[in-house]
Amino acid sequence: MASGERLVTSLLERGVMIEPEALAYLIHHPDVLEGRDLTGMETVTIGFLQRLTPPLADAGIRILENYQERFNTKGEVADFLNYFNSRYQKLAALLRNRPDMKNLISANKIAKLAGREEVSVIGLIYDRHDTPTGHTILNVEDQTGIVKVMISKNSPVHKRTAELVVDEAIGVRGQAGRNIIFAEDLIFPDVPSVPWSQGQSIGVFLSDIHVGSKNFMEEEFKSFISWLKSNDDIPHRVRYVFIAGDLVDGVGVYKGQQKDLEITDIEKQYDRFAELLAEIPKELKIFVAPGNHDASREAEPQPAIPSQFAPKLYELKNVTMVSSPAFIQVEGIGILMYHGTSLDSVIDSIPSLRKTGYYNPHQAMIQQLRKRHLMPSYGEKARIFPDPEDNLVIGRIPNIFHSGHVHSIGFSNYKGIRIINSGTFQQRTAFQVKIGHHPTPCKVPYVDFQTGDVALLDFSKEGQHPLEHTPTGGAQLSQQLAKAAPQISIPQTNGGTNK
Ligand code: D5M
Ligand code: FE
Ligand code: ZN
Repeated sequence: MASGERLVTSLLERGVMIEPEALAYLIHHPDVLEGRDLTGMETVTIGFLQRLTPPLADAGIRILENYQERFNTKGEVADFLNYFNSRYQKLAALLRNRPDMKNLISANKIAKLAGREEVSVIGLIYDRHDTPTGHTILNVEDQTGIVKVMISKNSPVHKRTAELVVDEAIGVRGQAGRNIIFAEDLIFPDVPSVPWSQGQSIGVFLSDIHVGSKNFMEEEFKSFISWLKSNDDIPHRVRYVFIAGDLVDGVGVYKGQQKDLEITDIEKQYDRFAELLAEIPKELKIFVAPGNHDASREAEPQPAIPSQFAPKLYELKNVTMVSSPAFIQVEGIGILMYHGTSLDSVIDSIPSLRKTGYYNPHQAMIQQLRKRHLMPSYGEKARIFPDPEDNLVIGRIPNIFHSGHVHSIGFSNYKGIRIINSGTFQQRTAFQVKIGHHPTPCKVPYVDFQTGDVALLDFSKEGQHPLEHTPTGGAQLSQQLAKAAPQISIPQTNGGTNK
């Protein structure tokens, strides 16, 4: 085609090469390069051209779930009853249709049964304990009452009791005795297998930037932004940046924080953060959710950071402020983004996670998917806002589940869902020294939406990027990271909600 030849000639005259795919693309989109300054560019790649074509990206972006503060509940007992009722109803609806739930009945009917009958119940775990002989007893509550469930230590399902936590919804199938069920099966709501939904671009995942902290690694963060701007294939294909909270260090988040702050005014912290984001090419869409250090409500779900604290952030046209959790869809790929404040309590409440859970945050995230809930137990470490609807239930199934908070990267591929914990850009803090935690700062995961591959970049001074590339969607990467993680047990802190 003559116009193609003309394009190539004009590019070559400017000393720029062009990939064959890029040429084919240019023939169909002849306007993309109009008025573009190609100074310093060696080769025009297909990724570069795709990023310059905004309609593709815009058409594919949907914010499917974005929590807003609607109810002004006072946190009275009745509010929590309503909240847990909603949790029960949402999760019971998922469990009810499962083929394993034979002869489903309500808790108050168990006592009336004549003999040994096979039944199923669905309920929230009210409490649990182990008998001196090693059996496990649960009290499971539905809307009609509480039923005792006994899981014999000799039962093949007994090993599943290691995953059980208070307040979560489960299905139980077994033999009914008098007001007790001898469990033969324990059923988690769980997620179905999810096929990868093919997109075109690359998404980059960040969290826990902690701007304003003396420990914020600004130089390394800037080197990440330079990479985004560089003329390489991978950064050219990046069109989305997801940031899952703890954007700034905040003010008054924990006792004695003042001495750890470089910037002591929260608005100035957000100004600085906005200045850094303004450096990211405008063609990229950036999604920003709050974390427990941000100027959003502490109780979860957290609404988006209000504009009065971060006016400069709201001025950036390519930034979308969302809640935590939020569900975003780009190019047909569903992303569940949640800061991860509850990971402390998930790790604390499951014995197998207690020791090394902070270095394997993806394992705690798998538990959230199995329980279909972002904060299965209501505890002291994090708080739930008692809305009439439980918005922490994982209703919609994502392709990517993204969290942060623990400051350690972690990856997994659970039933096709890419699990990503994106680490931090904050150097180890005095608090983390005290609890023996070694963060993994400056490592940035990305997902190739075309293939579903997860890869990791390293922007630490000693690091090189790209660090690893795993076609397995993260599983292999996790194993390598688990091996590299320092095997240190973390003493449990029990004080307060944060530090
Ligand atoms: O969380 C930074 C790190 O500190 C992260 O690894 C979690 C850990 N952390 C924070 N709060 C607690 C509590 N209450 N118990 C145990 N570990 C905790 P950040 O949210 O950035 O302060
Ligand atoms: Fe953090
Ligand atoms: Zn956090």
